[in-house]
Amino acid sequence: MKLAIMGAMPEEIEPLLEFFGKYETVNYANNNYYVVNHKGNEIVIAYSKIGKVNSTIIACTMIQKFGCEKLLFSGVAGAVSPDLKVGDLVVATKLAQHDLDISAFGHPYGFVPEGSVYEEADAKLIEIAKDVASEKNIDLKDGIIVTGDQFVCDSERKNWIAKTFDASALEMEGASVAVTCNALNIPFFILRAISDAADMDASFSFDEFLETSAKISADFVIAMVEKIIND
Ligand code: 4EH
Repeated sequence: MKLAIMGAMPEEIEPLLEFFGKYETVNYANNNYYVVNHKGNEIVIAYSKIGKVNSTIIACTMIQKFGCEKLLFSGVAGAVSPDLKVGDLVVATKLAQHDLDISAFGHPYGFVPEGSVYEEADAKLIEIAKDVASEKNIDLKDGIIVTGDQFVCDSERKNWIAKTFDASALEMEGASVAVTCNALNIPFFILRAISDAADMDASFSFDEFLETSAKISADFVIAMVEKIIND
């Protein structure tokens, strides 16, 4: 089995590289890919750099060049739902692009012709995550995660996103990875640990909790790997 695990920022994959220990570095298309052999399985780990375009390139490369058959994303997110606190884990049931807007032509936000507002994540991988959570007694939330090319640090924008997309959390890469994987028929899973509340304090909260929240997410993905490769 060939498995892709990606993040957007170095901090989001560092705990993974530390856990797997030994890897080969491959540079391709202006990005590093860290290839691990884990019990006869190949795991390709990379951070994409921030945003929808970068994350699309890396997801696509992991699938098309490296031959990855499943893709997991691990990282941090801003909370939209008031039920989510810093450090909480949320898995995406489906994802949308909150900054995709051709509403001038009567289309819903997040929609373009021949696309759909929401991209569904793989049900089997979500089920595996729920099994891991219950075995380890971890409170794993699920919900809609939305993506846009902006760091949201404004309650008004956050509230608009909440009501327009019924979102639980927001970030800058998940939906583009989702579009890529669904187009290529690759099961994917997007996990995020909350780093901030996407409000006026977001940048401070983000700086303070990036590392700890990124590790919470990465540790959970590591716990999922055994179950996925034995599946
Ligand atoms: O990859 C980007 C990072 C912020 S930008 C998206 N990630 C973190 C998730 C995220 C997020 N996205 C949008 C966490 N909180 C978010 C929020 N809005 N409020 C960044 C941060 N630090 C340095 C450089 N870029």
